[in-house]
Amino acid sequence: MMAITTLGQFIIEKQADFPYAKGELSRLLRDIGIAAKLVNREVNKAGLADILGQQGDTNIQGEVQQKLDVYADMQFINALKVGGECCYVASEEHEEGVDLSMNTVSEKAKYIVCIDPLDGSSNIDSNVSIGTIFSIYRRLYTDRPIQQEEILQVGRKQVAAGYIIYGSSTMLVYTTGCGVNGFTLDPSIGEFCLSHPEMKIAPTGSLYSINEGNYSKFPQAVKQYIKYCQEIDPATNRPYTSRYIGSMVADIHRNLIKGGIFIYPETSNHPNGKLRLMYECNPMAFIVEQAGGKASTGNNAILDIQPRLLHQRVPIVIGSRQMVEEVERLYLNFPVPF
Ligand code: P6P
Repeated sequence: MMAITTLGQFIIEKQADFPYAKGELSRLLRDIGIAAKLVNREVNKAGLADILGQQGDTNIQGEVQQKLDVYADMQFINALKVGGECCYVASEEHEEGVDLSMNTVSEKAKYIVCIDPLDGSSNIDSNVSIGTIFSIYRRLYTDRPIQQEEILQVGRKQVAAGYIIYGSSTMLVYTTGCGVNGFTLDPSIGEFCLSHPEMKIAPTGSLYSINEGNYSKFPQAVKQYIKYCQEIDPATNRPYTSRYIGSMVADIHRNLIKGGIFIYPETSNHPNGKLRLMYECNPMAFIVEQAGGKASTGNNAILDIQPRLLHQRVPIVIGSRQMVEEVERLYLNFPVPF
């Protein structure tokens, strides 16, 4: 009988990896885990309660907010506020960030959290897996109010990142820069239990995830790569299999488990792509790189991009290292995208 390691036990055990840690990051990760359990409870009964259907409001993306979006946002922000380790939250659901610095218990909350509380929410009504994505930075100053440069830090400065996938089971996957570990929620005890220790993504795979409906608007390099995926070549296990869920967390989680590549590129009508740098691409890039994979715009590493705007969009090519490098070679060969 394998011993159960809960998320809380694991965080405390791993805290020993950080000799100067005083437990603040550990408490912050636990706060996120608590909110995830509350959101999971509502996601699992979305079809039952009157929680389905559109709140009617629209968020900064101009997307109609589903009630679950609003609920998830409230739960994570409240957990971070009560937990007292976070001084500022940048959320997909808020045009401006949420400054918690006046509300925190510890007078100097050291961390900043960027979060997509419920990614893929357009899939809620069709019962497709959705997720939460979070990214954690340390403050640069403690002697002044939060500064813009502390919020818009480059992805390599993340101290932790993770996601929760509300799927056939609910999992929390995170990294603090010492590898990637996955925890599955055991509803019978209400605990996230270590189920996927030291996750690694295969160096190559045979799954490619992209919305081919946008084919006509893709850059030449991406069109060439799709053709490459569909060529017959048993030696390289082609043609690959196309798998696209339309929920970033679900598509990338599957590729993390099975090997593969997810691409949301720039298009002729959306030159920066669709996905957000601060709370979608940076955290997923940190996780996938820590698992041995790669994350790029096709030309540059996601984690090296200097953010300019809170809700900035970037193109993303992420997954098995060799597959991402194949796409990067094509971007070099076809430098003029359209
Ligand atoms: P499209 C969901 O709305 C989302 O933000 C991501 O989770 C997902 O990868 C992407 O958009 C899907 O976009 O244009 O293919 O529907």
